[in-house]
Amino acid sequence: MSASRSALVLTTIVVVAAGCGADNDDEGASSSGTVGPDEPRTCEPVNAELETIADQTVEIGASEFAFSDAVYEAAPGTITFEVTNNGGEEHELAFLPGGGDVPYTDGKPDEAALEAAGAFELEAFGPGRSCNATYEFAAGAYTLFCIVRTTDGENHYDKGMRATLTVAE
Ligand SMILES: [Cu+2]
Repeated sequence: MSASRSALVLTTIVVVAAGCGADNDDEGASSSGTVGPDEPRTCEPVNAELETIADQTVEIGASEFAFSDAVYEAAPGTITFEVTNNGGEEHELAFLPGGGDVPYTDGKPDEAALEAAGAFELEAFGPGRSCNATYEFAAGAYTLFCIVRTTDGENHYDKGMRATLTVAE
């Protein structure tokens, strides 16, 4: 399936001074004190049909603003990630093949560049929930990250929510 996706991923890092105004929240913050989305999202498992053939399981905890480990290791193959949200906010688990920094443009994660780099994700889900995502992994480095946005205009990755996954024989 996931054949040899090019190991050569060029990450372009555009550093833009993010103003303190936090006016880059295009969601139009509503009235006083309402934080975050209407209600926490539930789990949307990814590739549940692949779980039965997964040969490895990696447990990951997510909280503000870090994953439970800085480095995860696995062997190439089908891997199920069992992600538990131990925090008080929604978190996601996104993967950037090739590793390195999440590409930014104009101070925000560059979704087009992420897509071009082959990034994929287990969508954000709410506190106290667990969710599984299964993928086939080729050998290589992957950056794990969460770019759920906070009300201050930053996102969880900005606050340090990243880790490394090393897939090697
Ligand atoms: Cu997060």
